[in-house]
Amino acid sequence: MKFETLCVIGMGYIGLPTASVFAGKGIHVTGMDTNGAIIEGLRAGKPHIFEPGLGELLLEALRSGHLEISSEVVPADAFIIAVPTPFYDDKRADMRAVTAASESIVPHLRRGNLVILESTSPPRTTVDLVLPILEKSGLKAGQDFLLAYSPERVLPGRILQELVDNPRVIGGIDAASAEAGRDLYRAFVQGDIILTDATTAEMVKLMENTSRDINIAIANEFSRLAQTFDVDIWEAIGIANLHPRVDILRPGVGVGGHCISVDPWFLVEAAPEIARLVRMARLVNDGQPVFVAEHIQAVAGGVEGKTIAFLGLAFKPNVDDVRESPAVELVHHLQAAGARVYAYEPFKAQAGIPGVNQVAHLEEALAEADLVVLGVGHDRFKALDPLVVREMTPAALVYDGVNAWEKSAWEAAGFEFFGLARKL
Ligand code: SAJ
Repeated sequence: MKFETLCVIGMGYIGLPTASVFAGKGIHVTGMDTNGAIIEGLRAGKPHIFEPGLGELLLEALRSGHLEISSEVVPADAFIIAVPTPFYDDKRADMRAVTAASESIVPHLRRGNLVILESTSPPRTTVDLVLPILEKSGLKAGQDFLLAYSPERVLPGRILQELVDNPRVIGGIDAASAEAGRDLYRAFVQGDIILTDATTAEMVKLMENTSRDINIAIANEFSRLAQTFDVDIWEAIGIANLHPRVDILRPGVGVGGHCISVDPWFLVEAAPEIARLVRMARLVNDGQPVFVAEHIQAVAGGVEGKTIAFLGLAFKPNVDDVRESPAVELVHHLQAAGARVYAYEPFKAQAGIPGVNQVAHLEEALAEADLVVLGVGHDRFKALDPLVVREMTPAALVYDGVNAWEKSAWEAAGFEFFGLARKL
């Protein structure tokens, strides 16, 4: 099948790069979003998210005329739904955006169209939620239009590269839908394209992120055990990973972002009696910010009334995304324990996070600090020279939550140094 026009619904972390890459391949793409500020910024060539290479790609796509940004869904040969699927307070999937996006396609759906859902979703969403909505058009799935699920699997920070290079899974409601999906994504995907059914593709995506969550949970649990036995977890993991069949991930201040900390709950919701390990891993990872906060209080002799320079608010290194960030959780716990926290996030100087006192410069965070806490291992924090920091702060103590700093260098600069599961 040949696709000349495409409408991508949702200009977020996935929709925007995907739309831009398709446009770069000469397909006429309409990128649709409901947020006026985002539309305005994108039309001016300014992405609202930080992702290496995205700004240039967007500008080129707009300049070439292959990408248009719109507040409305428009008729097209194919539609891609790339809207967020967060969860409610009780961890049930919030499918309102997927529902609304599907409904917005209905008036424009034509015979022969292909619709792809990319949003991470609970098993059976494509066939049980999206399909019946699209059929309100009077057209029949499989007969009049094609429908598939194709999960995004790209790593924030490497999105443009992984979009092209990663293998792509396409699960059709029937073979023709999967094959049409392959024809569409072939425009830019250089990795293998694997065809399957829609529900399998949904499961694949959830299994990938859940297995990563469980692997990080065991690393975090090991960090707690190591601390109990006064073992340096980093040394222990380094040695264990020399084993040819062991690959323990990195413990840290917790697991965040809009994928790994969310998606496993979709399996728990769908089958709570079965997904017990999945649930337990989520609870371990969600408990990590509290564990780290308590450790900081223990080594600092309490934080009540103390001033903390907190470095990093993003959910992981070298990205600007502060959604579901364990570093932010950690700030809240330290504040609840009575600390005055000045948080500095170089990738988003003003994230506007409720209850977080964010400063725009490192100097401001450090100026009156009693202790310095590293919450995210951004490269620019790793590169900090302890001797330079020494000149910028009266702080006596440094706490590294992510094993980014060399203990001896900070001690040589006159700081008392502590870290997560590092030997005292
Ligand atoms: N983390 C650790 N220790 C580690 C690795 C990660 O604590 O050893 C933490 C990070 O700091 C972060 C969280 O886990 O808070 C998640 O980070 P991540 O880099 O593991 O994953 P994401 O959320 O950026 O992207 C994941 C990827 N999935 C897998 O690697 C299986 C990506 O390929 C998916 O496309 C993405 O989720 C998604 O959108 O679903």
